[in-house]
Amino acid sequence: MPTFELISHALCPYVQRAAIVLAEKQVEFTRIDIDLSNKPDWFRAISPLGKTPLLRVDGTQVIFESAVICEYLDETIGPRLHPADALDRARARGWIEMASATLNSIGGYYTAPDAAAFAAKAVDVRAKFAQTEAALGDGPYFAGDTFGLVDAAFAPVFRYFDTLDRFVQPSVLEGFPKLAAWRAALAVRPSVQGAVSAAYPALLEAFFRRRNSWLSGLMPRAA
Ligand SMILES: N[C@@H](CCC(=O)N[C@@H](CS)C(=O)NCC(=O)O)C(=O)O
Repeated sequence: MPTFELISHALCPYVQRAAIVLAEKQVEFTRIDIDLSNKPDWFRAISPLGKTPLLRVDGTQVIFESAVICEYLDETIGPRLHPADALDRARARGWIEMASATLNSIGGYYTAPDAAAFAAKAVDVRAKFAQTEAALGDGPYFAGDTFGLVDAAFAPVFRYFDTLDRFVQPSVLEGFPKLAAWRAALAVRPSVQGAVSAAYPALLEAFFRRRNSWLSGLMPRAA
């Protein structure tokens, strides 16, 4: 088994995908968190896009892009998390892209500068959730009984709402019963729970406050 280092950021949802996949495969790895607002020179030197996650294999080979990292791990270490059938696999890749698009919409939501933009971004996020809700079957996971790469991609999406729902009600996720059941199934999965540190909720809350966005203004100051 090669050695694995996951070059990470404490809040990055794309890093979480790789961490979840590594945990599902019970692979030991070293996580190295960096400050993306002050990227170290060594990171710039090995990251072609300047983004986390990177997976460094055996101390030398560096893979970038979360989807590529997850597929590499899936092709080389069992159990398989992608479906065996090519058409099912293609469909799964499409929904992983939907998870990325949803993350972009969520980014627009928590940075929206005013009430109108905030409301418009909520509509944008909900439109993506409506599409995803319509694609879900009986669960508990995206493809049914088996946890897969689509689940690893959506778990970090839902994790945002563990914090957002404390400050904004009704939740942007309100009215999507299949998504609610999926979110709950993912939240209790040990690989999902272990993909962030214990400090994550406080760090995410502080990150939202620092945006000086409409959302920041909805977050009461701690007494
Ligand atoms: N498509 C990339 C997205 C990764 C990404 O956007 N990472 C963010 C942090 S969550 C990042 O490194 N941003 C720093 C930057 O863009 O300068 C992937 O799937 O790995």
